[in-house]
Amino acid sequence: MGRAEIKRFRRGAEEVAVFLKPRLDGKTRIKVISHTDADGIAAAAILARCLYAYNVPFSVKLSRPPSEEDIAQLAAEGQDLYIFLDQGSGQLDAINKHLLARQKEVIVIDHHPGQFLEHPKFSCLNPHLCGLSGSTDVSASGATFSVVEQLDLRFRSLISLALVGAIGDRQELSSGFTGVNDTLLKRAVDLGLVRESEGLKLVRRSLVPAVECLRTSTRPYILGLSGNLASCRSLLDTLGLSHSSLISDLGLELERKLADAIFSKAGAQAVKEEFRRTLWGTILTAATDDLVGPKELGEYSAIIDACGNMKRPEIGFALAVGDGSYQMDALGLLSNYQEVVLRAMGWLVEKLASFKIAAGFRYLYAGDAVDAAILGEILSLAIESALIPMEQPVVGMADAADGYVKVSARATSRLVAEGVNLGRAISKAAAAVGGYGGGHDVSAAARIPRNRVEDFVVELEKAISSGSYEL
Ligand SMILES: [Mn+2]
Repeated sequence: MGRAEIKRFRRGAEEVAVFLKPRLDGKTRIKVISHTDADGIAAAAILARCLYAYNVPFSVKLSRPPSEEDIAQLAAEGQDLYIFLDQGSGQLDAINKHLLARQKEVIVIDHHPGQFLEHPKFSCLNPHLCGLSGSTDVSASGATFSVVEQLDLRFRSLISLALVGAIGDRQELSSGFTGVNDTLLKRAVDLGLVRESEGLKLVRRSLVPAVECLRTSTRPYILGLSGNLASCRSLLDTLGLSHSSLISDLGLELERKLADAIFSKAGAQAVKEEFRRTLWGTILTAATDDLVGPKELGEYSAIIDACGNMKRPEIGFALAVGDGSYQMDALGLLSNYQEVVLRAMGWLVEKLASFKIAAGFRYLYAGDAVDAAILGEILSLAIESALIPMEQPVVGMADAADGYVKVSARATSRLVAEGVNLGRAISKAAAAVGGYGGGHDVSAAARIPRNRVEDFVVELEKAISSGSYEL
């Protein structure tokens, strides 16, 4: 991937902006449909701030990727233009059938793989159509920003929200950003909108006392410290640090000391590069007041993501569009979510020896022991915490509603470079057992009937050994 692809992407963004501009006339009724995670919420907030500035009548719906019935229902709402963010590429058939066929106009700004559609009432932006990676080079919020900034320079400061979304989708690799994200960060720094520094990347480092920040740390989950208040206290005591100080106030030298103490406490876990890079690295901070609430982009991303995961995405959205009155609610949701994830990680650590080995991947069927909605997240956290060996992809399954099992699969960028494409493999295997699913090369999900779990494992073995290892 190089400059030519990034240029193509920028041209694609211009085309969508050209399609959108005349529809910001104040007469076109617009419906925005976006995802409930940090990237989806940030993308929706970027577009909403733009639509608001143009005084356009619009409403926003934050949900999981819509089913065909959901899209049929949207059509019945009687809006003029439907803008899908962070979704839509996988739903083009339904969009065509229920929206375009009824003279509705549609824009899809997405970074998931999908089909392609040519239609006079349709416009889209997707890195996959420009030779870029949708899992690392740009997320929905970066793509939405790329469109919006074409409309007016005053939207430029929303670039920090674009980075918040990319961080939420784990597009920041240990080596930094790539593709469009990399150009966004460089511009944000050049324009003085974002500052880069180095430090402990713990979530809530600027929000809660150090002892609490360590106790509830799940990214990374630190064996011997996470979930263990007494041992967090004694670690800080050894260093002579106050329990109540904020990690973000310590200064680089003390932060380094604390990092070293954590590394030695974590022992074998801390030998792993993955763990070290999750704990220590670049911290991005918004340098302007456009972002209401905490200024560290990683924390901001964690906050709005937690809102979505606690089923209150509208609170994260309200904060991201600049309503500071929701800040306390949002922080409360993050705090609750940290406890939920901490408990789930404690459970997973107990189960690490229970993963089964299949041909080409490792898997765990959790039954109803863990919330299916956060299983994918705890797999990601376990990988980032170097708790799971990753010479193969890892798959988690947990019971969901209505007799279904939710499947979450994760790989690493190294495995993807070797040819793994989980989105393709999961989609194939799920379809073979009467379920459905898909996603990115590095992370994918599916829903399958509960009585087909064993068949699914066999189908996934087949799908991974054929096809999915081809580049
Ligand atoms: Mn996304």
